[in-house]
Amino acid sequence: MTKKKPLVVVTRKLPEAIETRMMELFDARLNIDDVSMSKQELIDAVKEADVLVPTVTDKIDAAVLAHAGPNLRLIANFGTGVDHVDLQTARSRGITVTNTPDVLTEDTADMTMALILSVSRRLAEGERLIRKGAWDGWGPTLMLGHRIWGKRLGIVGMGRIGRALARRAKGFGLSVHYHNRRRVHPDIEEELDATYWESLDQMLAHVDVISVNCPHTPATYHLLSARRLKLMQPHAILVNTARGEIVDEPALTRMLADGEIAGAGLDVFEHEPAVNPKLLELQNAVLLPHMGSATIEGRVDMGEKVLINIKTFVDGHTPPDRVIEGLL
Ligand code: 8YV
Repeated sequence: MTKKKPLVVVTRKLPEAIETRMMELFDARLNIDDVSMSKQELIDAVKEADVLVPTVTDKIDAAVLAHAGPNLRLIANFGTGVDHVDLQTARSRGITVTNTPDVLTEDTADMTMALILSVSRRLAEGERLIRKGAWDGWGPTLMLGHRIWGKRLGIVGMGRIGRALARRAKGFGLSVHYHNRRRVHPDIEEELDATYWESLDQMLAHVDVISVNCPHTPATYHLLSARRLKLMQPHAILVNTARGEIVDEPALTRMLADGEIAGAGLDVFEHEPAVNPKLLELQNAVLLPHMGSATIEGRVDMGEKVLINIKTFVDGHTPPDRVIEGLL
């Protein structure tokens, strides 16, 4: 007798190759139209599924998990950040959670570097000028930005993405500074030429560029609070490709408008997809729709990780990317 395939509910449309494999391996319920699932639809999904494959757009909170049926044993997240999943509740209900680390590191670091350059060199403003038909020729004082070579970069969170950013930043002549819960191994510090700041406050006051690269956890919510943002120098810029919740967005917006911080490059927002309307009016903010890891290669790699995590789990083994709360 053939064993029944596990029911895997996938909440969003994934790359075709991944969906094809998902259907071959499992009893996959896909979301062909890619319309985000409502809370009720998520509740219905967890009642029935053996495995749920959510993304950052699905809030898998205690209220949703309260309806989890006895079959739901695995949440195989498509993405690295798992702040949209209530890990404690999942654990207390015996549900394993996996994610997709490593495969989006380089793409996200590229996007971070792109934002640092865009804000410093006013790329988006220049583009807007041309598109509005307002460019009437080269001028010695036109669109002057700031050189990044020789400046100081402060990385908040020296995990995989922070390190990948540090490697790039070195090539652009930035000196690398970082703050992390734990100091990284001296060999890594040496490789990256990175200076550790135990005090985030002090690092904020000493660097020219701040990049947020830590996960969003209860401990990092509004880590960059209004008080901390005020420690930044007025010529400094802030880039966030991690999670909007780590920065106090209203405070940042006010300070950008008042010239207390020179610029910001934001790929993530506190209440996605809503963006603070005041941010939209600011020339010194470069705003992107959460596309840090949005490459075709990256999405396929993420999908493959999801498949491996599910297959390993349903075969009775520990999946390679099991999320362990304390290690986030
Ligand atoms: C993903 C991300 O696109 O993986 C993450 O944590 O922030 C994004 O790059 C998204 O999470 C997919 O669910």
